[in-house]
Amino acid sequence: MNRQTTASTCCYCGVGCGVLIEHDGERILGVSGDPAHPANLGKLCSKGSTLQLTGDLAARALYPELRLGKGLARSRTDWDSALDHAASVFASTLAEHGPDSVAFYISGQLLTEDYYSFNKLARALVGTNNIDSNSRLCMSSAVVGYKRSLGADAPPCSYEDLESSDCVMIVGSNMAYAHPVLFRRLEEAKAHRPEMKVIVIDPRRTDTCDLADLHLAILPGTDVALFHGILYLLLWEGWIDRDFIEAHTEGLAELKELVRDYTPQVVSQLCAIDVEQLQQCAHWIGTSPSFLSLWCMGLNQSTAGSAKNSALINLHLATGQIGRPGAGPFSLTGQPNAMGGRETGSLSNLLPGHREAANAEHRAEVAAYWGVDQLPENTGLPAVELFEQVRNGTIKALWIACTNPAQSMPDQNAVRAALQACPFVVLQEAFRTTETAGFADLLLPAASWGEKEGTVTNSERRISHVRRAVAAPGEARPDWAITVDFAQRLEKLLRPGQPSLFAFDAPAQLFDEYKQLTRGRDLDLSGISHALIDRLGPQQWPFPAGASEGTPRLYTDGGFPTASGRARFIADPYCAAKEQRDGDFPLTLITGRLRDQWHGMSRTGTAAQLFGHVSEAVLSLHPDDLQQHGLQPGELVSLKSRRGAVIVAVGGDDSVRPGQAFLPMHWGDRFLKGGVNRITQPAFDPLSKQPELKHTGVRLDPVDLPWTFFALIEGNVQHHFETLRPLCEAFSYASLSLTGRERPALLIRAANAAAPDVQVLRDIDRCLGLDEGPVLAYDDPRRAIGKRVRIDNGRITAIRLAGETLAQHWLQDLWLQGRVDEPLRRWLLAPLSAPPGNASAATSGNKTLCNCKNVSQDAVCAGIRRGLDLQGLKQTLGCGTQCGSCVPEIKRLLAATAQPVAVTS
Ligand SMILES: Nc1nc2c(c(=O)[nH]1)N[C@H]1C(S)=C(S)[C@@H](COP(=O)(O)OP(=O)(O)OC[C@H]3O[C@@H](n4cnc5c(=O)[nH]c(N)nc54)[C@H](O)[C@@H]3O)O[C@H]1N2
Ligand SMILES: Nc1nc2c(c(=O)[nH]1)N[C@H]1C(S)=C(S)[C@@H](COP(=O)(O)OP(=O)(O)OC[C@H]3O[C@@H](n4cnc5c(=O)[nH]c(N)nc54)[C@H](O)[C@@H]3O)O[C@H]1N2
Ligand code: SF4
Ligand SMILES: [Mo]
Repeated sequence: MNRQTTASTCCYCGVGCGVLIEHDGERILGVSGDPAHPANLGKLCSKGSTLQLTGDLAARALYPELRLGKGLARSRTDWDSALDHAASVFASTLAEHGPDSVAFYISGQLLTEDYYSFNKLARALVGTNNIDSNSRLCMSSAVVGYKRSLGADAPPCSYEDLESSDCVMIVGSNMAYAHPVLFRRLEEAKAHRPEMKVIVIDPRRTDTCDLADLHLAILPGTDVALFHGILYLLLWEGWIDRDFIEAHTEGLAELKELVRDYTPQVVSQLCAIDVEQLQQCAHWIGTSPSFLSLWCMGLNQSTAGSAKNSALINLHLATGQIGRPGAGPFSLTGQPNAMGGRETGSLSNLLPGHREAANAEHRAEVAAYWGVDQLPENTGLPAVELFEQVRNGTIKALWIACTNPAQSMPDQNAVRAALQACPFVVLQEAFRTTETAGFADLLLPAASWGEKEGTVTNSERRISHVRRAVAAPGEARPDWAITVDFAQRLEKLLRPGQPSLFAFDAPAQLFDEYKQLTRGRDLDLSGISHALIDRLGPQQWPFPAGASEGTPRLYTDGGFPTASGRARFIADPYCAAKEQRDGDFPLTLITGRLRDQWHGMSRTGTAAQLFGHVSEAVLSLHPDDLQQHGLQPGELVSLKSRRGAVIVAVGGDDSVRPGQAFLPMHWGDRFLKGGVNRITQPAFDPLSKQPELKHTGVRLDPVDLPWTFFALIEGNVQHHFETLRPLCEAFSYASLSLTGRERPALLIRAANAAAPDVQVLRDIDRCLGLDEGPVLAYDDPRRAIGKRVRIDNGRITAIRLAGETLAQHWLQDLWLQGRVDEPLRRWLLAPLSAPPGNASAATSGNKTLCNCKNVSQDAVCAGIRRGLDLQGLKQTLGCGTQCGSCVPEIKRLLAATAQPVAVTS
């Protein structure tokens, strides 16, 4: 076997780590961190280091599929037929209804070259600004924040600033989970310089708080009040940089007027924090030699997202903490190429090269460069409104690429109605398993990570070359190639006989054309090419033609790209969130990320190992709230908002405050019937149009679902998922997940008011292989109880318990152990929560803390009881020695066990 290594980048978060892909030209065999990449210097987190385990071929889209009429099934077709058909539908829709009757909804996980081809397609050829991306759900408030306050959409900092800062404030970001390698860098910095202050502002006590000297658990949505309250104290104490303000800013007088009302007493009440905490926070910000802020979705995903961003940047302008090492407002980007999307103009209101679609001069510049008469003037639609227009029939053809809106958009009932109603939905996807795939009339298989080439820009403006290691499976093609091929066919219909706008054969050509649109602009990257990155390594823009190196830090001379050259203080008042909790919906639901899962889990959800840390969907509630609702952990409730309800199991978790609840964003309808975003609200920020995905008013209604169901089937997990998930529609509650490390299995827990039709169980049994062969069975039809266990060669390979599921946990353990002792067999189908004579409780609830070294929480706790400290645990168990993602949690367990009794007031 010819083992080779290809340097590329990780396809997950905006840290943009370099990876070395080990492969044999056909299959990816392993992944390690690239020591030469400046973002990660060889490190990877639990997601990056398991990339080779993900992306089960059985889940991939392998060939184009076309549906010839609503209600019919899709069938396989070839690329020519698929793209000709798409071009003819688009051309006829455009002819009949005009350019704004079609739309493109794309993604921050596309490469810059993919992005550019889509932009040119939409704006130059189709003639619409209806091109938006999932960055609308993610970064658009940061875009507005930077532009309003500083004049351009450019994070001014570098990762090195994390290491050199004296005071780091992490706001609305759970870096420990969402940007783990940067968090590792911060951990190391703080270990070297313990005097560095770390402040975390998050309603929840997350793993990120492990590093905090101060955690402000503010009430959700009150950040603007907090920032104004901090500014009040900075002004009052004179902790401001008058020279900087004088020389480089404008608008402080108006802001001063506003913040007069944000006294410590008022703010501490609005945010529900102590005045002392507020003062401590302002003191550190105001007196530290350097101050850096890092933020993410806790600020952006809000109806006040733009105001939150600017109110935070105000603090940097007031203290002159920008343009210097260790200082600055540093927005962490979510997706690997959300930055590239912003650069290439992939939000409906933008144009390539940080231009505005609403600016006639900008339109004329781009039109001239592209060689078209004009670009569209009509305002394009941002994501939420775009789907509204699909639903009301204004948009008749929708092209979706590299995103899964039927999982990730808020208010799913409305989004799904839109997808259902749309006459023609095209989906360019790497995995055919997603929620959105079910709505596609045309499914186009896309090459994915490791199989495609291009560039991405990470959070610190650094452009890396994403390289292809292996061939894409089946007939899948790279996104740019699909888009360009479609565009070429469409232009033959729309502008016959004219020279092609899409004469591209390789991603490097797209990059070279695109980069000239940045020339002379704030992000000028005209000096970068694929070849240059290969020679010099990943580079930070601006990097103008002729430059020999990139730019680590912006605004070092105090000049800003605004009309006056000055940065602007923004005086937005604090507005309470649109949907506060109230009498009818007394809890605030917060959504966010898990350590080892990625978004809708099309990729991470194929690796059983990644379910080790959190195995199933659980709604976290403060133990007091659990008690108040009379709920036990594991019990089911109906989680209800104004838009819909989802049935989910609850769990006690004192990292959320009373009155709040937390549900991970990952559980879409595939994994949890209904899915989390059936609950969330479509309300959005007035400027950034970013929806409020973080908070929803909810209530918990009791459910009466006495008929329970449990199934486990080993092997072929994707196939079993595909056949069994539709059958779970028969149940009110259904949660699916994977389990097992070396021998993956699909796990289903479900519940219903009464037994479903017997045919459903028969169908399920057929899928589980429990309808024949070496199967132990027990049936009590009178009580609607039926159980089956399949034993092949002395090992359990499938389990189905219906109507009574007491034995589910120990049976799962028995399956995991891979043996069934003869005396145990007679008990397998008994209504027992533990096998007789076996005192030890089931361990299947035991989570894997360390995914790299497969170390369970129980093993860590046992080690702690033996007196081991962090070093000892690392040495004896190996946990935390590889990617380090589990270290904050281990430290928390150590801290918890240090106190013999947990005292609660
Ligand atoms: N493991 C993992 N990592 C990821 C991703 C993933 O899916 N999985 N996705 C990537 C993407 S696209 C993104 S955008 C980033 C997101 O990265 P983050 O934004 O860090 O992650 P979230 O968990 O969505 O939200 C962060 C925190 O905001 C807090 N929060 C909620 N409301 C408020 C509020 O009103 N104020 C404040 N101050 N905080 C609040 C939540 O409690 C949560 O802990 O992660 C990236 N990295
Ligand atoms: N409740 C709630 N909802 C949220 C959030 C939240 O915090 N709470 N966060 C929001 C945020 S910040 C984001 S960024 C979104 C993310 O939401 P989505 O964009 O829907 O997330 P993904 O599941 O990553 O979708 C990417 C899709 O692209 C596919 N894919 C992977 N590689 C390729 C490729 O190379 N080409 C193509 N064509 N397809 C590929 C994957 O299989 C996957 O289905 O979710 C948003 N939704
Ligand atoms: S931090 Fe983890 S997920 Fe993010 S780029 Fe690095 S390895 Fe990938
Ligand atoms: Mo995101």
